[in-house]
Order: sequence, then structure tokens, then C-alpha cells
Amino acid sequence: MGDFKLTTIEENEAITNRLLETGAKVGADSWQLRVKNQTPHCKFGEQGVCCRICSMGPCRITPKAPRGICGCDAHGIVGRNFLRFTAGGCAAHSDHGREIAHTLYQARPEGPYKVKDPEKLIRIAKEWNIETEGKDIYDLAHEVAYVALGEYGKIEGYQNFTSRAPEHTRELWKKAEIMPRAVDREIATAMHMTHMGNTSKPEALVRQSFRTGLSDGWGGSMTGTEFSDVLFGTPTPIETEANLGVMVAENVNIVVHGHDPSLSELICEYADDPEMIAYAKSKGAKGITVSGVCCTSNEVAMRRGIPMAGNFLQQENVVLTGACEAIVVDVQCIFPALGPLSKCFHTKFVTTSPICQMPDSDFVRFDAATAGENAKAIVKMAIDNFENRNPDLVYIPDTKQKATVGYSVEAIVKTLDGVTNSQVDETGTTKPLLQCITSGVIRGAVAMVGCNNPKIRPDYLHVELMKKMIANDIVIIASGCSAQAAAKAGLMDKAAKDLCGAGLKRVCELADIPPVLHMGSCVDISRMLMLAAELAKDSGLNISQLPVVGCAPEWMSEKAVSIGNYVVSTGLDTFLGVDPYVSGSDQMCELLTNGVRDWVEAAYTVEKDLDKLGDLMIERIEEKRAALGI
Ligand code: CUV
Ligand code: SF4
Repeated sequence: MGDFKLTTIEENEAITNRLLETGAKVGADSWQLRVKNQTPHCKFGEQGVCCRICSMGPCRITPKAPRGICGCDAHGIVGRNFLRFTAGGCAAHSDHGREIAHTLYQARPEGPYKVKDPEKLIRIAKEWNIETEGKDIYDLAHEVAYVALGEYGKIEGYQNFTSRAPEHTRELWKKAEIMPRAVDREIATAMHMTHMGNTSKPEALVRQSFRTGLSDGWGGSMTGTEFSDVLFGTPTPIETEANLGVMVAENVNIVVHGHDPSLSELICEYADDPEMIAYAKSKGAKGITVSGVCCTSNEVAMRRGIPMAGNFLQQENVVLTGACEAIVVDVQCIFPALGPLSKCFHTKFVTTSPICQMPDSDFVRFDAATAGENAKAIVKMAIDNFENRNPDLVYIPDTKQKATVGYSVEAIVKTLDGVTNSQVDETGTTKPLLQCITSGVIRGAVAMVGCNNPKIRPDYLHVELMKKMIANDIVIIASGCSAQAAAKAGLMDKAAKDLCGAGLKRVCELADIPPVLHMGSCVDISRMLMLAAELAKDSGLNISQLPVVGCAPEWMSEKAVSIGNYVVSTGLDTFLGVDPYVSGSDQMCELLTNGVRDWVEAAYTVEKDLDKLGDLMIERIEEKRAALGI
């Protein structure tokens, strides 16, 4: 253990630079070059004061032109843009959830999609008052999936999953009129409200932003998480590795990228198939290595221990290794750049979803009915491509770190059972964790989430903030590209306990956990909501009283804003390191960073300075503790 060492940002940057040299050799473009061409960014866009929702515009707000042609002011324009941003994110997450529910609807005992966690299925059915007695598990799966699909367009009532939120939270939502109705309806309402000549009142736009976000977090995303668990298994702690060094030069390398585990699960299965491995050997490879990028990577890492090649801003790097036979993508966060880039190498860029179609890719339409054959064909395509590699271009950096991943709520509860020795003996609840927090052994928790963004040195804020938090006895639960940043750095290696304060270190030792817990992909931020809800219920406190905050220091996508909105609406203060294009309206800024506290007992903080951001989070956690007298 003594030789444990984090991988530094500088080391990762050196790797990237080395790979960019290969890129230069073959005339490849890169995000690093494109950023230069796009900088400085448009000021109007940055401040959110550009409107082009009708063809009288586009209108831009300046001191001399304080209103658009229709008379809308900066606050209305910024507010509408913010709501549309949210709607885009909610649509993406929720449609992903819908796809998963649809996959469950097509699950069959003979596969390729089966029910791997029947217990969870039954639990959800009971929650939703669906009769389970004496039912065949697949009949039940279809019935529950049908109801889940109906949640997207339900005629009346609220999202079923909101019943998991504490009573107090639901009261707040009702009072603020942000209780989420049908998912599709919230997205449509958002689009309708922001049509030319509708809402321009910031307060109303923020309310709908929150309601739309909530329909994501307590609707679409939770559907994605829960039914992925039903189909592919609820994650339990598992060992894996992270960073580009997980790719293997002698093997056929398949990289899965995107979000929907329906594709990657089957790719992994076929890559493991003895027949396929034999085929790979017949083509001169030693075997097949599947690794991942972005959230689809998190999904298969959590359930299968599939290694993580990298996060969002490393997606081009996997191709630049010259050793990637196929990068197979489903939906979201995929650079269109992968098409032209793959053409500079032998790499096959395989798109699979009608939702995500890109030039310069091989499109293999993936659907539940033919998924088995599709996955097999893709694995075969990668194997056949092995011999086309140009050995002169191959460079796989040997950098990687060990990581323990797979901390679903169920796994966290189970892992922490028995850690505390005293009064608490309630197993299967969050009480042991609560006791660690109340006693001060752990000061609190930060949910670290979200993407990379070229505006910030990749991973820098994620990793530095995590180091600072754990040194202060604040445990990290992480998801998305933030989790991958942690894994690449080594923070998900159990040996990272040595970087913790004495209290957290002790808990890590007793529970045998790393100080940064991998909770999954971005839709799995719904796991964090469930954990917060459980902690609140088990402690008798409101969610907003818990010494827990959320943080997305390097976020970039619309989905991240939808997430931010549901995390804040759920009562957790949320810290951002990148401004969500709202600086052009003081009224919008005021609402988001303060005003909304009256509705949901939490608000946003935007802070670009690393040290300040970290200090503010610690301060907030300590304030919450002080208010509780702990
Ligand atoms: Ni959905 S949304 S870059 S992969 S975390 Fe990664 Fe996570 Fe952001 Fe995308
Ligand atoms: Fe301009 Fe108003 Fe049209 Fe927007 S809606 S483009 S502000 S005229």
C-alpha cells in the first residue's frame, strides 16, 4: 500500500499531448484545436441574452438595445433560454429511461434481455400497486414496464416515483407548483411556455425549469436507473481499472461510448463469447478487450467490472491510440468529430441509434428484437478490423489505476451495516451512515457529478475538490464523468484512504471502501436522490437539513442543467464551476442563487475559483451541522 500514488493532471496532460502528436502525423483534428478556433466565445451567448426563437430576430440585448423586437427584456430571454436548456436535458435523460423501459417490455426468458433483478421489479410493482402474487416474472416485467412507459404521458397525477420523496419535500413541491406531472408534458410545457409571445417572467420560467428537472430526476432518470437494474442487475462493489492504459495492444479493442446499457451489455457479452475470442485469435489478436468512455462505461463498469478508458474529453484519445478497432456508440455526449477522426485511423466508428446518427460512421441499427445479432455483428466487425491496424501509429500509454466501483444505494447500505459498533443495530437502513455523520467521524457528503468542459483543465476541479473534501472527512459519492475522473486519478482505489482525514480514513478501513464511491452514470444521480430521501426519512430530518451538497464543477451538457434543477429542487445546495448562461440577467441570477430557497430550501452557487468553491462547500456542510447541533 505504501507505494500508492495518484495519477496527476500533468501526467494525464502529457499522455494527451503524446497522443495529439500521433494525431498531427495523420492530419487529425482535435477538440484542443477547435477550442482555439472558437475562442473567444460569443458574449451574448455566454450571458444568455441572445434570442432566436422567432424570425423577427435574432435579437441580442445590449445597454443600447435593452429589449428584443417583441419587447422581451434580458430577464425573459435568459429565463427562456434556461428553461429550454433544461427541457433538452430532461428529454435526453428521460428518453433514455423510456428506451430502458421499452427494453424491459421486450424482455424474454430466452433473452437477449432478461430480468436479472426480480426482487427490485417486485419492489417497484408493489410501490405502484401492481398485483404481484402468482404472476410470472416476465408477465410482471411487461406490466410494470407498460405502466412505466405510461408515466411519460400520464393524463393526470404526478410521477409515480415522487412517492419515494419525503412527505415534507412533496409538500414543498406542491406548494411551489413544481410537482412533476407526465414527463413528456413537462417538456412540452417548457417548449410551449418559451414559444414567442408566451412567458417572459423569470419566476415562472424558473418554476417550470424546476418542474421539468424534477420530472427527469424523479421520473425519467429514475426509470432509467431502476429498470437498468431490473434488466442488468443492481450494482454491487466490483474491481476494475481506469485510464487509457486499460486498452491492450495485443487485443482487439472495442470501446463502448454513450449512455444506454442495452447496447454495451450485449457487446460485452459477445466479446466474452469463446467463439468470438477464438475468432479474434484466428485473426492474430490475443483476445478481445472492451473498455468504455462516458456513462455507458460507468454502466458496464458498475455491473461487469469493464474497465474505463476515459471520460468525456478523452473520447478522441481512444482513437488516437491507433489501437481502437471499433468505437461503438449509442446516444448522447458523442463528438461528431469521431467520424472524421476515425477516418484518419483504421478505427470503425459504429453508430447504433436512430437518435444519434452521424456522418462518417457505420450505422448498425440496434433494437431489442435483433440486439443479439447486432451485437455479434459489431464484435465481428471489430475483430475483422484488427488486421487493418497501422502498427506505426499504435501508442497505448501504460497509465491506469485500480478502482472499486458499484456503489448503488443498496450496496452502500449493505457495506456500511456493521461499521458502527454502538446503539445502532438497524440493518438495511441508512442509520449506520447517519451515525457516522452525526458523530462527526464523517462531516458530510458531496455528490460530485457531471462532465468535463474545455473551459476547465480536464478533471482538474473534479480531482482537486475531491482531494480537498476527503482530507476534510467529507465522503464523496460520484457519478458520470466526475466518477471517471476520480477513478483515473486513483481516488477509487481503496488505498486512497490515506488521503483522508482521520475519521473518514477509519470508516474506509472498517467498511473496506474507497473514499470516493462510484454511484454510476448520470441517470444514476437518481440513486443520490433516493439516498438523500432515505437519509432524511431514517433521521427524521428534511433533506435540506442534511450536511450534503451537490457539485458539478466541469459540467457542459443540457442534461447537467436538468440535473442541477432537480438536485436543488430536492433540497440540496448545488455548486457549479461553469455558469449556465444566466449572467445576463440579475433577476435570474438572484432567483437561482437565492430566491428559489424560499420554495425548495436550497439554491445554486456558481464559483469558478477552485479554492473558493471547495471552501464554500465545506462551509455549507459545517453550517448544516451547526444548525443541527452536531
Ligand atoms: Ni451522462 S452528460 S459528459 S457522459 S457526465 Fe459525462 Fe455522463 Fe456529462 Fe455526458
Ligand atoms: Fe427577438 Fe422577441 Fe423574437 Fe426573441 S421572441 S427573437 S426577443 S422578437
